[in-house]
Amino acid sequence: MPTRWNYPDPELQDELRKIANAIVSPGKGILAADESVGTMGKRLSDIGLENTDENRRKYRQLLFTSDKQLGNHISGVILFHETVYQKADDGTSFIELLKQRGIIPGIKVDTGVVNLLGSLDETTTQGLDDLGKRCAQYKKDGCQFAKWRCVLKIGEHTPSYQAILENANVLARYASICQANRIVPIVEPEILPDGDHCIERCQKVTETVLAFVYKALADHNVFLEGTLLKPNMVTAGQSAKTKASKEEIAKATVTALSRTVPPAVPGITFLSGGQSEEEATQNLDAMNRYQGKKPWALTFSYGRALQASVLKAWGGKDANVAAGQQELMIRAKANSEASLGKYEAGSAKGKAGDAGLFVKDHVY
Ligand code: 5MM
Repeated sequence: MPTRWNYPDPELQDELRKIANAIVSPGKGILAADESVGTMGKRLSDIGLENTDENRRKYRQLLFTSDKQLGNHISGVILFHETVYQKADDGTSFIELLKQRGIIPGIKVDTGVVNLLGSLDETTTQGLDDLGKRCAQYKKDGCQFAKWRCVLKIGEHTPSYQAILENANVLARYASICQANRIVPIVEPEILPDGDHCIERCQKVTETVLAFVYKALADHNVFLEGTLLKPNMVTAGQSAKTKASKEEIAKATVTALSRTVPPAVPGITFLSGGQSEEEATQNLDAMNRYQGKKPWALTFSYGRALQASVLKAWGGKDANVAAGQQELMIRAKANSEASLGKYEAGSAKGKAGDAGLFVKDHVY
């Protein structure tokens, strides 16, 4: 087996390492605001709004014109393509608004999932063809990191070898293209919470998937210090009879990660996966309190669990913009505390309360 390789030159290594470390600096995490047009449409329709360019722009404007204190808790925001080029009412670009708050702009670069022929409805993620060109442009336009999500399902016969191998390879290829373009890749192999499986099954599947992912990243000479991982937490399936406690989730998740994620990786930024806002915060807090080997930062990259209360409070009304921004601040601060293991359970009350945000059979 050939073992000749070239890591990026020292200057590029430094640049990537600095970006990745800044994203996971103590007490900070990511706001995933990269909903594609279709997903954003579902969020808007929940509050009775039409899925227009202007309504999507207004909502993102609400997020990015929040008080500058937001930058104390949020280090990065993942954007969707159109948002990179949108502006606030006063003409300031969204990228500039984020920079003014000390927040690093990031970009979702995958273009969605497609079925794998012959599989049990399993998928791979697309978008590699022109990725180099797009990354070069996004970097010029101010994005410093990227995200690509792969989706795996737990069933009696899934995830299959085909899906695990293919998704690991596509994530590795994506990561290497990002790094070649001075962009830090966030590697997201999401194992969906759909199903009635027990937490032990989820742990084993997570370990297997991550082992494949890190083998592929090694095969593709990806510079791990300049990457971040965005995994699911290890939980029982959404329809399982027995739910796990936050302490059990913390133990199973940290154990799975410690068996598979090299210490060279600076940080792990969890997705919330349909957990309620409060659950996602408490589970992150429990992981940071858990006494085990944790050589990486453990923080958040939440979409739904940071935005459910914001959307509810806003309701599409100009008069409620400040109320929406206040909800964002409450949740961002709560998750910031959780990333340090210092969140007092139940202390951050949001408009969405404890409502689960899981959508069964959600099509990505
Ligand atoms: C915010 O939602 C992101 C975009 O979703 P679509 O591709 O379906 O439009 C999504 O990638 C998100 O960043 C992750 O799934 C994590 O979000 P959650 O809500 O699970 O924390």
